[in-house]
Amino acid sequence: MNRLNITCASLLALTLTTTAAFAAPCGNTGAGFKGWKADFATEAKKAGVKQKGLAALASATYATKTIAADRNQKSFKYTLEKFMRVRGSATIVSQGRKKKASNAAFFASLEKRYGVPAGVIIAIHGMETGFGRYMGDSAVVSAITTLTYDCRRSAFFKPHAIGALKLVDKGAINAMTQGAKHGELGHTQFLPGNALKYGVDANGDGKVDFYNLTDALASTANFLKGKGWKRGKGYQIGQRNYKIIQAWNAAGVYQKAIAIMAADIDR
Ligand SMILES: [Ca+2]
Repeated sequence: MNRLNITCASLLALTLTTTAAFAAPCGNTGAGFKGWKADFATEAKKAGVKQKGLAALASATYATKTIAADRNQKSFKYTLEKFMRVRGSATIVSQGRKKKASNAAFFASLEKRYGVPAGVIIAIHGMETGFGRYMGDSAVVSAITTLTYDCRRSAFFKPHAIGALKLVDKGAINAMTQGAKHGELGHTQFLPGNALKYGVDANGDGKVDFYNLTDALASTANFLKGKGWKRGKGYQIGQRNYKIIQAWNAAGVYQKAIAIMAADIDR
């Protein structure tokens, strides 16, 4: 009995040691990032990341600007009215209507295939990057791995870091690819894990490219469809598809703004 207990205790100790050896400790400054990357590489390999992805991880640098931005997020605390004014919703709607009119066949094909009306896709595109004008200047792999290393929201960002490394393996991005401060990619600012899961090669060049308008907007529609968008159902508060808009972005003001702008664009 005693002997068994000792054996169990030793086994437990061994298990804990093994677990500790693979668990990458988070940090709140850049000091531990290099050591963390080495630990995370083991975890990434286990998750299926291959050589190109691991090389991108090795070359990632601590993203100081990303951490500064993450510590200073204000706009989602605004009221809906202020949020929409600050984000230029009236301009997004007026430009969005023109985009819809000038590319009507494309948006009709997206709705036919994914069930998502043009206004929703266009409102997201306008809101995320001003229709592709501001797609960010942070290296995606560095940003997303830094956020995973940072202690605040490691668990949330980890699948996106793994996703980013797998996108590197697939050739969809590389270590230098630029995105927004939190590693969001391309025209509609996909987090890398979502990009990996919902990315679509809609222009048929054999590559999923979030910096290509056709691929990015089809991928966005595919994300919404994948989250359960129901063709022909409404998307305002209380209607069937509103919760799908909620799956795109966690901020309440953002969700409401998208629903309002989308309806204005589709009117
Ligand atoms: Ca493509």
